[in-house]
Amino acid sequence: MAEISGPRKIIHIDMDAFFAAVEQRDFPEYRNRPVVVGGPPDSRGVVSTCSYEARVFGIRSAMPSSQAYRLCPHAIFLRPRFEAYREVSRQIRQIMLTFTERVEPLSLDEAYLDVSACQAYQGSATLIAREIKRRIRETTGLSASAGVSYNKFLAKIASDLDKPDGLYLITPEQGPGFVENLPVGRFHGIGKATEAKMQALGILTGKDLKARSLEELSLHFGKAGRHYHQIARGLDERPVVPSRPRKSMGEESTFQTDLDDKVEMLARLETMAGELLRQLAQKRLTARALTLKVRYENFVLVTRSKTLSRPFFDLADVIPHLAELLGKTEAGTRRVRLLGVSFSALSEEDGQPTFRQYDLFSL
Ligand code: TTP
Ligand code: MG
Repeated sequence: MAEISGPRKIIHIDMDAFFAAVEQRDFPEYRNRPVVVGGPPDSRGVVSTCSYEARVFGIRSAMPSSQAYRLCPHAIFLRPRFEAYREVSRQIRQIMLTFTERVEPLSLDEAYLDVSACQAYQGSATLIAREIKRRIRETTGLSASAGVSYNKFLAKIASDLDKPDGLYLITPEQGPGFVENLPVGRFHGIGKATEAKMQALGILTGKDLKARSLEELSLHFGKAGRHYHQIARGLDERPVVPSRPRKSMGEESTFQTDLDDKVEMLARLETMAGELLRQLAQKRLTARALTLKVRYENFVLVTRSKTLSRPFFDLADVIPHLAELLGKTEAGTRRVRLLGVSFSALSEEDGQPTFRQYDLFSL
């Protein structure tokens, strides 16, 4: 890809009241009502998140559920349904990937995009962000907020400024002034402890932070000092790092005593393959290739692989291949100290390889 000169175009997308919004979408009777997702109010659990209707009562993420109950006894308390949230997370990821491959997810509901090289909408990051929001609503029925700026730090701040259903742009001209006026506690990456430490040093706002030298900040905050020195000036060079789809997943174990019985070895391999199949199902992936790893008692390592024309379905499908691959080693003749299984040629359940090439203009 050609290098782009000039400021980068970074978008930060963050879903609004994410878990609670999914619950309100799926259960219309919860709409317009205070909804708290997390541990039950009579447990030691905490609030994962709550609807905007519940925030009016002062309920917040990470607060004990018992406290949330005291603040709003008539709120609807729900246990999280992660599978539903993961599904939405996949949908929004797919939407973002139609604009650029440079998508860095931060959590299920949040991601950075670098759209510097994206030519849709004449390269207008604001229009791209608006279109992403529109498609998210169309596909998932949920609202997202977007922040647009020239680096990750400011894009993240921007996405919070117009929530919910927001779209906020911080231009290169506005960036430094923006940071000056911000309390340091609002800076992403400055947690409660650092905020308190800064306050003790008399650093309350971005302006205070900017007034301190790199030496002083490094002295107090070590390596992070440089980052603080930069962000105080509205600068942040951190690249958007796309998440690499996994190429394989594996399990292995070293035994306390070396194995010499092939039946025992197959039983161990079966357990590992079962665990991998469970992980695949959870990630909605399928696998078509299998690798067996064997380390003999003399530490020599051998691998044997096999690729099938269609994905494995279940353990019964995998076991004959494992037995076949094991038969191609000297296991049993030689004692074995480690066995491992890995699956590769992974695809999403819809049959698409995980290394998909996304067409920037495919929609
Ligand atoms: P956030 O994006 O921080 O919060 P949110 O989407 O619920 O609300 P906002 O409109 O302010 O963005 O987190 C996303 C999800 O992550 C949230 O819906 C639930 C989960 N979460 C927790 O489980 N525990 C937490 O402490 C936080 C902050 C979030
Ligand atoms: Mg959110």
